[in-house]
Amino acid sequence: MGKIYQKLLRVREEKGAGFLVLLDPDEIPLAEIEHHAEMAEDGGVDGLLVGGSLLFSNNFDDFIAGLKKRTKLPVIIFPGSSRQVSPMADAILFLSLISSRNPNFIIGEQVLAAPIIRSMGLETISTGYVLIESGKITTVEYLSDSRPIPRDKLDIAAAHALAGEYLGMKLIYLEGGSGAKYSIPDEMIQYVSNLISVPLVVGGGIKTPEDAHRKVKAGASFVVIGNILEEHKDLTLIRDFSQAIHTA
Ligand code: 1GP
Repeated sequence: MGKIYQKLLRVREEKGAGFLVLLDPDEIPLAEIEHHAEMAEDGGVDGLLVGGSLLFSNNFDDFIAGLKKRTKLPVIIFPGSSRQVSPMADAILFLSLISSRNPNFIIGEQVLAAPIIRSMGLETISTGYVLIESGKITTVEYLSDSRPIPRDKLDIAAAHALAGEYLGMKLIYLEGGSGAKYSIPDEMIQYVSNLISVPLVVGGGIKTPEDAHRKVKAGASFVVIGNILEEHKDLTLIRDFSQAIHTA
């Protein structure tokens, strides 16, 4: 078992749930990256995810190196495509978009990335990525050309999560999409988390500590927050999220 995956499991065991912050290289200038790393560490974040569905900037390595310079938190790539790889990171979520029927995002990008990842010696964390309808067409939905699972179809979401676990995936990620209008329904989290035994990651459209708290109460093992922290850049808000997630 990889070191970073073990670390994530320890966080879940010791704190009940983990707080992951998504940093998008397109949204944060390189000059500010060290400041973000420090805030995350001071704010009680458990790990940093780096990536985005699209990438305009060409500073992926420098971005991750900047984070690593300032923090001991695990820096994990959350790739939008096979081009988002870097030897600077601690690990990569090796995602398969299992709710899609578009083979490119189920296995195509993975085949392109695998040999490079091997040569970089990056730890891979196999992740079943499940896209849920969230009130608007998100970038990930559009770019992956895949239909999200309807919000009220708990059984469909659960069947995908189980299939991911049976295929050997180490995490299941219920994703509303970055900037989602609505976060993943609590009932869906509850239904899915009761059926699977691997950790459940939940993200997309979570805008308040209260909502994050509800996700953990419902059964999320990790909560991912992106947009709202990028908008506010506020240490107090990070601390509030941390407390809400760690004391559920
Ligand atoms: C997106 O789940 C993450 O992949 C985070 O979403 O930016 O909406 O917080 P937000």
